Amino acid sequence: SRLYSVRMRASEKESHENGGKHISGGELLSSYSDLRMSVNTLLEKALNHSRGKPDFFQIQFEIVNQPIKLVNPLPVQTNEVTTVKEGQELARYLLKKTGVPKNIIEKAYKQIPEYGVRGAILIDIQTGERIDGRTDKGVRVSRMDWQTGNFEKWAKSKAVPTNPRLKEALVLATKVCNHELTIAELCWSDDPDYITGYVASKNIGYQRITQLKHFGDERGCRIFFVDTLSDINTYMSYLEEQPILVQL
Ligand code: PML
Repeated sequence: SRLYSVRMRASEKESHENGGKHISGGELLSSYSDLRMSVNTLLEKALNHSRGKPDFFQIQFEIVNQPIKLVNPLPVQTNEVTTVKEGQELARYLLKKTGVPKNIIEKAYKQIPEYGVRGAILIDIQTGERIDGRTDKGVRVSRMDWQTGNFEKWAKSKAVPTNPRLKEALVLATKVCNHELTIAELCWSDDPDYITGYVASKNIGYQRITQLKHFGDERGCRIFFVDTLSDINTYMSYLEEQPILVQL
C-alpha cells in the first residue's frame, strides 16, 4: 500500500534570531490510515520541545510515488565519556577512522555556524569546503522511517535504549550512510537538555558519544562528510527525496 511523507517544522517567529528561531522539525512515513496518529506524533514533538514555545507550526503530508528502498539499521554502540573534551576527542578520532583527513576535520569544525542551521551541512572531504550552498537552512534529510513496529523490537533485542531521539537519528544516519558518497556523519542535538551525539559511517556503524556538548547549549551540529567527485545535486536529491524504510 502507498505511503505518505509527513513533515513538520515549528519555530519562534518573534525571536530576535534572524528569520525566527528554529524549535523543532520532524519526518516520518505513514500509511493513509495512520495519518491522524502521525500528524499528532509530530504535533506532540513540536509542543514538547525544550528549545522553546513555538508560535509558528507547519505540517504537510504528501503521497510518495518513488519505489521505497529497504535498508538494515547501522549497528549501534554507546561510548561513555566523562567530559565534553573527551567526547569531542573521541569524535575526531572516529572521524579519522572513517577516512576523513585530520586537517579536513578541523576545517569542518570551524564552519559549524554560530547559531546552528536547521538541516545538515555538507563538507567536501577533498577540500574541506562547505558544498551544500544552503546558507542558513542546510539540507533537510526527508522521507525515511522505521518499518512499523521494527524499532521497538530491534532495540529490545540489542539492549539499545528505546529513546525517540535515537530512533529518529539512527534512521537518518542509516539513510545518509547508505549512500556511497557519504564518508561519515557527525551530529549532536540542538536540544539544550540532550548532550549525547554520534559519529556514523557504513564501516564503523552508529557510534554514540554520551557527551558532545554541555547542558543548556542550544547549538546543534549535523555535518555530512562527502566525497564529491561526482554530481552533488544527485546526492542532495537522494537525501531529500529517496524514500527509505529501515527493516530488520
Ligand atoms: C537530535 O535529535 O537532535 C539528535 C540526537 C542525536 C543523538 C541521538 C542518540 O543516539 O541518543
